[in-house]
Amino acid sequence: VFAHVPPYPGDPILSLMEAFQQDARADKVSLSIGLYFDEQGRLPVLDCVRQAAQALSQNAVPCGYLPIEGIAPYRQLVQDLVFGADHEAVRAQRIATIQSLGGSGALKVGADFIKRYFPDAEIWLSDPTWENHLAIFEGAGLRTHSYPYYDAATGGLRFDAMMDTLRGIPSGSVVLLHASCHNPTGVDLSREQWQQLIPVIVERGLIPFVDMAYQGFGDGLDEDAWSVRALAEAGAQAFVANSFSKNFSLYGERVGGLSVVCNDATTAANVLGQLKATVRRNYSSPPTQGARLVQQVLQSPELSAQWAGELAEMRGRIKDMRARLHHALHERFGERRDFGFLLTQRGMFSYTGITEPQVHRLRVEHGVYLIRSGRMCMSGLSRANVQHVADAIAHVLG
Ligand code: PLP
Ligand code: TYF
Repeated sequence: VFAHVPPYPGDPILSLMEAFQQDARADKVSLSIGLYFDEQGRLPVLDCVRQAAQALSQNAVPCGYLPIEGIAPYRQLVQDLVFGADHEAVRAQRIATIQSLGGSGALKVGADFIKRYFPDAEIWLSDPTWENHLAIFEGAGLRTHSYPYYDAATGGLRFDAMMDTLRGIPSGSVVLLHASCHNPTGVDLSREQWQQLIPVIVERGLIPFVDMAYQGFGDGLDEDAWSVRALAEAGAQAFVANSFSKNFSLYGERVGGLSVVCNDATTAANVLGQLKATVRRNYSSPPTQGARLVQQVLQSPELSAQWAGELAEMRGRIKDMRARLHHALHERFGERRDFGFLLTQRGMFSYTGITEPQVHRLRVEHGVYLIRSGRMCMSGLSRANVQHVADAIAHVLG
């Protein structure tokens, strides 16, 4: 019966993680999977989350089904965090927000909703983008295209080419944008560039789908959401997927949100209803614990402040690692090769320009794991291993 079912080759990033775990070398370094690791190479348990969990455990509540759309106060807290509590669109109640299974679940529900209500819409993704974007949107039956984004020559953005493409695609097209901390390149639009892009989106009737998986890892919680807020303010009708996997270090809880910015509250209510219908025929209702933890933190001024502090520490550590790696590479290469992109790219990732054969040599000869594309996850670096990584890179780049 199942003879025609082919073996699954595995997710390349997760497979690499397994290979890393099998590697017996003491000085191995994982710079592949996009998780935040602390200076000791561990996934942190945030103290605010620990306190939230303690508070919840003292007050055990039954684990019934949540509403299809998730916990109401949690959904409001998500809106406040993503858009800002004082944002006109929040006050006007013209945003429909549901609790989602991480950022991935938000993308999937958004994709299914688009397929049903905009059956002819096609989606445009940055070149390159997170590989699962392609899988999720194609899996939902949408045609995908790419717009120019990363400039390999400079380690920056092909902004003019991106704008030219977006000026030429059909009105009603969906455009996937990364709010900040672009995965996989680390290259973001500047505010000035967003200010040029947003009117094009609004005037041409494009539908932005903003993926915000790293809020707080670039410049700050509000700063990283600036693009989302500016889009909503400019009157764009937009999808926004946000994730708490990274910024709460709650990967396995699968907690996030999907928000749809509409023109008015009546439309938002209808959209919310159809998002519920989309969830209902998908997984029926979301899980409880992750959202309860996040709610517990965000509804408390003390725990929220603590969270912001812990997030600032993670962000600061990543920036410090960028600076240390840049410094160590500069010492090795001098003016022969410019690694300035490490300092201008933001968030968890950098596209290093290291080629696939060089990535292979880094792994085999030095136990330094990058993914095939040359993407490096900066949070795998630490004060203890950054010199080893720089030496390894110097060795394979020659
Ligand atoms: N979007 C981007 C750009 C990501 O990098 C990730 C995860 O790494 C996600 C979405 C999905 O995050 P989650 O684990 O919350 O599903
Ligand atoms: O880009 C990354 O590394 C993260 C982690 O199926 C990840 O997105 C990788 C694969 C996957 C889920 C998450």
